[in-house]
Amino acid sequence: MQNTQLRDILNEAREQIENAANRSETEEARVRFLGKKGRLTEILRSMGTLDPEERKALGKLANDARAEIEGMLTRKFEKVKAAEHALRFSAEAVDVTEPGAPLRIGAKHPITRTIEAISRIFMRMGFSVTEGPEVETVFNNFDALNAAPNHPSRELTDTFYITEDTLLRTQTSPVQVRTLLSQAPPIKVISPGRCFRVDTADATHSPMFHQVEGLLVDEDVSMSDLKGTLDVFAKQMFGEDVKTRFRPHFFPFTEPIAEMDMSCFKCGGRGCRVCKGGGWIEVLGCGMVHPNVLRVGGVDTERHTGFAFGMGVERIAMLRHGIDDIRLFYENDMRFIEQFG
Ligand code: 2NM
Repeated sequence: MQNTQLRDILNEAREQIENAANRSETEEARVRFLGKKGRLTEILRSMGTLDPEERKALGKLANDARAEIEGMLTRKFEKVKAAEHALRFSAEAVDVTEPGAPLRIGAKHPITRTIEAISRIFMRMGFSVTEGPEVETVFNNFDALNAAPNHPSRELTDTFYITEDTLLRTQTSPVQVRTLLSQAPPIKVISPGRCFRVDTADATHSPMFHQVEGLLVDEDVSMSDLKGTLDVFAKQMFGEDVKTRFRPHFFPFTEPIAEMDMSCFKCGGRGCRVCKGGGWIEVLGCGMVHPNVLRVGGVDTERHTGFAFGMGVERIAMLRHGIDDIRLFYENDMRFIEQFG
């Protein structure tokens, strides 16, 4: 009796395991036949009532059936697992032949390019490039530079103060004060960087801008060294044909002081839109370093003299590229930035 029952179970198990479409249907079949309340389990349990002879014969058959069902289930589980993997892999497959999304390549900012161009020219003349913090002490930014205690540039309306004795540097000269304090002559440095002054933005003003300043301190440094150095700079930056001239001016930290003009690189000095008809363009400020400034750095002013200069990077970039509004530099419009490669 149980013999035919066993054969039926085996046939049903074969069919149901064969037809199981996935892992959970296979698991259902396992529970149905081999689970605690499974069909085969029931048979094995009911064998306790049989006499020993019968039990032995049926026991072997039942164990063989169990082994066969287990084997079928193992193979089926492997098959549905493999099928599931294959499905998942094909769903997640990456088409490596598909063309990539174009990468937008950035461009160096024209201010960075201009700082690099200026720096290269001075580096070829033996200057090294130094940088310093944008938050400075009032001492480095004003006192050490011989700015009188009541100098107008110190006003709250002109300078961004952080505390009573720290501020956002209004020029990069404090970097040169640091150099004077930490190095002995000969000193030959330029300091490019960001500066800040209280200003309302318009086509030619910005509360944040960039400068490159230079400082040279050595024996026998004269005004003619200054003029020669800056004349070389103007020619390398704007073209061999430009001429330079120096007009008296005033900054507290230099004496004598000058502003350097160059003949218009566009019209050669005849007068045009770039030079506003005058034939000359203002490029930078410069002068011999005031002895008071040198003494702050412990320089022996009997033995050493120095010259310094400072220029606005935005102004140089605007001249070079014919840009008429300084605000274009700060909008980060790629259509603008990409034009200077
Ligand atoms: C300028 C014009 C003239 C200048 C002076 C110094 C220092 F620290 F040596 F005194 N650095 N830069 C200087 C001189 C800057 O900018 C228009």
